[in-house]
Amino acid sequence: MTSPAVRPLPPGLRYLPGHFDREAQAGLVEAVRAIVRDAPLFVPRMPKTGKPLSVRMTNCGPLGWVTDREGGYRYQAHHPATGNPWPAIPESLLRLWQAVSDHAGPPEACLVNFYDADARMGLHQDRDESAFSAPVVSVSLGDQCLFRVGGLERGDPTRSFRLSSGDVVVLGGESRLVFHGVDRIYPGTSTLLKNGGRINLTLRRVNP
Ligand code: MD3
Ligand code: FE
Repeated sequence: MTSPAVRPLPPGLRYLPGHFDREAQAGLVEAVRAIVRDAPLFVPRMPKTGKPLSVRMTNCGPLGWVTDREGGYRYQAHHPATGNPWPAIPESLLRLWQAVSDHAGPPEACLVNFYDADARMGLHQDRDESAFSAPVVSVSLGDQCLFRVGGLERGDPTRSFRLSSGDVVVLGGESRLVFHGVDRIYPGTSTLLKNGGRINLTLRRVNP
């Protein structure tokens, strides 16, 4: 007898649905608003072509992930438009990292991705860090999305699932370098953000 093929989740991927309750989610949104006031959202652009990504971004922490036509993908200590250092990572996210990362050092970068109803993120690997022993810790806020994870090769089979507001995903071990992306946003699936959309926060270690 053959059972229907359900692709296993990559080892090291931990899915913590509803990790943050509504009140904690609202607190995180307030913290993100304060970050955006200090470090405004910017439009990231693909290296060489300058094609804009559909998400808008900002960062907090000692380092932030940026990309533009001339400089390509990189981490840097200052905001690309204001030149200021990034604001600090909120305490609640530092506590989250301590609780779930199983890693000695604190996160060095927290990327803030904002998705409107039409935004998506193509299948990619996170490999601009030189510290793959630390996990990536992701927090979803606002509208649900259809999230896709594959394997270590671009062509490997993928699995899709919905991420909801308050969900946390920890990508460690063998899942740290798997291909992943966001295929679509489901507008109107959350009341957390006044004007809808989705926020994703990813905590990372950049240096070993
Ligand atoms: C990391 N963000 O910013 S986070 C990104 O929902 C990014 O905004 C997505 O991919 C977002 O680079 C996904 C969750 C995630 C899932 C799988 C991963 C991060 C991952 C696998 C390996 C490394
Ligand atoms: Fe990623």
